[in-house]
Order: sequence, then structure tokens, then C-alpha cells
Amino acid sequence: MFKLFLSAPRTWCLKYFISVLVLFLSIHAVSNLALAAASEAHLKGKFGPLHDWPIIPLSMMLMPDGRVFAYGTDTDGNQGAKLHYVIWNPPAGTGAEAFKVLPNTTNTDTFCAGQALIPNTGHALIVGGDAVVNNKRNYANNDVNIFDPTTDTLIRQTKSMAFKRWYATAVTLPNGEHAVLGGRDDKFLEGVTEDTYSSTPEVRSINGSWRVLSSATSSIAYGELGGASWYYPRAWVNPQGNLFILAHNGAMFKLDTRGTGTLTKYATKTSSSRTILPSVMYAPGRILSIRRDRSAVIVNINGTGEPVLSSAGLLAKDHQHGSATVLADGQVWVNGGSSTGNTLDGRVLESELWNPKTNRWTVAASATTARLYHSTSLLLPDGTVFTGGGGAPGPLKQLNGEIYYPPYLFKTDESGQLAFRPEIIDAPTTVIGWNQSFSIESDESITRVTLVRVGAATHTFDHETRFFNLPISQTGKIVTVKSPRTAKVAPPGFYLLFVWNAEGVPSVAKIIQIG
Ligand SMILES: [Cu+2]
Repeated sequence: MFKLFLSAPRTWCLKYFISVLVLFLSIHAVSNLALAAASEAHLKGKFGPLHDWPIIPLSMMLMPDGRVFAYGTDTDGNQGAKLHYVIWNPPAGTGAEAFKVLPNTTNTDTFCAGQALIPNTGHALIVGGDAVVNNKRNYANNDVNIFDPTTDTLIRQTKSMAFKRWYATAVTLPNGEHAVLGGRDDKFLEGVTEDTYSSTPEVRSINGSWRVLSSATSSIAYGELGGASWYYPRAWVNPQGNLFILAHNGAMFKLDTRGTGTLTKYATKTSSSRTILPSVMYAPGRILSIRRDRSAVIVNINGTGEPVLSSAGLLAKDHQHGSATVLADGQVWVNGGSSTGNTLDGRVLESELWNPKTNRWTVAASATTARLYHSTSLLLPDGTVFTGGGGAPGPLKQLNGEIYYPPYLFKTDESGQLAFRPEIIDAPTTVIGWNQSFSIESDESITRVTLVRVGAATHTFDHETRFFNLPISQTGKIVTVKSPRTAKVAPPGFYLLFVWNAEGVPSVAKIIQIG
């Protein structure tokens, strides 16, 4: 009975089963091929090839002419910027011919200095840095140096800071001056002294003189407390024109830089972070800050009262020593780092994108190599992000970089091909005021205009960058937009101006000056 039941139908069954299996496998193979061909670049972006760098670019600034000014090590990747600095011209590519290695003749070691652009000249201001005492490194200096991109020279200034600063932050103020905060003043001398920190800020006027904010001294805001808040203090100009300071331990302050300075501590406190986790101003008065245990918080400092906190969810990975970069579309890209500090064990190659509209994180493209301590990321005028460096010290001497191509640069048809980009035909070449209307002409119909302040990045922190959507009242090849309302919202200086077409693809930016 059993045999009878199985014999003929079984043969038929087996044949049927095999043909279905063959059909299934072939469909599966075809769809697999299709899957292999489908690119996710329009969703996750893509990294370009690893390329060499003449130094480890542990400090980088985008200059008004679109070139990158970088410094940090010698040409063997050893600690110390006393010998060289580098100019990279991104439109010339990533070959040796795109780089200029220039001698530093200032006698200042700018290793781990503070930096910001000077708004009226477009020169780079570099404050403090490293010093060698008794043949030991990691002491501090109070030197002030200025890089002039029209002559590519770095000149030591006669007026030095009142305090030595190693790991200070220099913030451009609404009136074009610079506030310099934090840094270590002196280092432990065996059996003689303890480490001391520059817990008193100072302001550099436009004529180069320095004013000490003697009534605003604080160990928590920018000294040895506050979770080592001397370590590149996280500071931005808030929409009221004061400095907002977010200590690594979560304490928050307002610094009025007028006169000898007035520091006010907010009652509001956020969770603890690390000195080696990034924060970035992604919209006017809004900061995305990465805290401990992969958490992220939004700090809204637009009101005149206490800062308002809200959650920005959890990242997929712990990016200690990673960077956060605001992209041309206002999304924030976090890359690099490690879950184990400056070691390769927990290195994170996957980058992540945060969309401020949805408050969601998505895992984006993976890099080729680790970016740990002394790595940096910088948004370039073509809408890509350069990320490079790491080391001095660290497990790898990263005399190299990679370029990240964000999703907006790709066709959405899954081909992985770069999309056609609109071009800016005409944009202002003279200085634009605040709340001022101006016209932009493109070769395509413009549907969106964005503005990103040129970056100054080092040690996981780009305090200069900030993002704006400029509302446009009509679409067309010529649109009129209005610059940001005030210098408090958009400090004077240089901004990348991107126009977007209907497909959501940005132009290469024109760099405009607001002042
Ligand atoms: Cu450093």
C-alpha cells in the first residue's frame, strides 16, 4: 500500500519538485545579480579611494579660496608642526601635485592649537600650541600666528596671548573679534608643580590686541573641572550674541564677552560626554551633541532662558575620536572613531547619518581605514567631506585621507552613478550684509538654497561650521534669497552657498562673504 502510493505519483512529484527548484534557483540567481548591481550610494553615500597626505592633517580649515590649510605633524607623521604646514587644493585632485608643503618659519609649534578664520581678511588665526620643556613635549605656548592664503605665508604676530594655551578653542564673535577659551597652561613638572589650565578666557580685537576676561574665570566651563573642559571647550555664539559653552560633563554656561566678561551657569544640565566625542551646530541655535554610550542629544539655545534639551536617539556605534560634519543638506554625518578610545580593537569603519527632520540615524557607507585620535573631517565646496589623519600618537600613522560622497550626489536609480549637478552661474562676489536680499542664477531651476559656514576642524570638533536653509519664494533659474537675520545668528565670515535642483542634487558651492 505504501509502495503503491509512492511509486508513480512520487516520480511525478520529484520531477515537479526539481523543475520548481530549478526555476526558483534561477529567479533567485537573477535577483541576486540585480541586487549586486543595485547601488545604495544614493542612500548611504560612498567613500572614494584612500589617498596619501604629506602630513597627518590633525587641524584643518577651509580657506575663502576653497583650499584647505592643514597642520599637525612633520612629513613622517611625527608629532610637531614646527616645521611644515600644508595647503591642499581639492579641485586639483588628491595626487601629489594637489598639495603644497610649506616651511613653518615662525618658530611656533602649532600642534594642537586653536584656530578660526578672521572674518574681514579671510586669514587664518592660530592661537597657542605645543612647546618643548626640558626635552619633553606637550607643554603650551601663547603665540599667535596668522596664515595669509593670498601669499601662503604663516606669520608670527607681535601681540601674544596673556595665557599659554594647548587645546584651546577660538570662536568668531558677531563683531569679528575672537574669544579664546580653555587649553592647558602648563604641564606637570616632576616633583615641582601640577598641571595648570587656562581657565580665564581672553578676546582678540580686530587690531590684534588682547583683553583678558578676568571676571569670567571658571574651572568648570573651560578649566580642569567640567569633565576636563579645558580640552577644546565646546563653544558657539548663541542667537543672543553670547557664547554658549557645553562642558564635557554636561554643565552649560553663557559667557557675555563684553568688558571683563560675565559667566552665567545654567541650571539645566545634560548627560555626560567625553572630550573625544563630537558636537556640531546643525541649525541656527541647535546643537547635536554625542554623549556617552552612543546617545545623542539636541541642545536648543534659541530662547533667552534655559537651554532646551531633547533626545536625538542612539547611534549604532560608539565613535570616540570620530567627527561630526554638517552636510550641504543639513544632515549630520558622523564618521570614524572607536568604542575603545585610541585603539584599533573597537574601530568603527561604518559612518552614520542623522536626519534632523526625522531625528533618525541610519548606517551609511564604510571607510577603508580607521580614523582615531587626531583625525578630522571637513565639508568641501563640492559637497563632499574630506576625512583624514589619525595618529601622533596612535596605533596608526595615518598619512592619508578619504573623501566621502554623501547620498545627495548620486542618481536615485540605484545605478550608483553621480547625478548631474546644477551649476551656479552668478552669485554675489561682494560682501553681503545681514538680512539682505541677493540673487543667484543657475543653469537649472533652483528649488532650494543652503548655506554652510566654512569649517575649522580639529580633535573631533568643528566649532565654526553652522547650517542655514535660505527660504526662497519662487523657483526658477534666477532666485532671490535673504541672508541670515543677524551677526549673532550668522557671525561674519565665509559661507558655502549651495543651490539645489528639483532632483535634490546640490551645485558645487560658491564661497560668499557675510559681513
Ligand atoms: Cu592633540
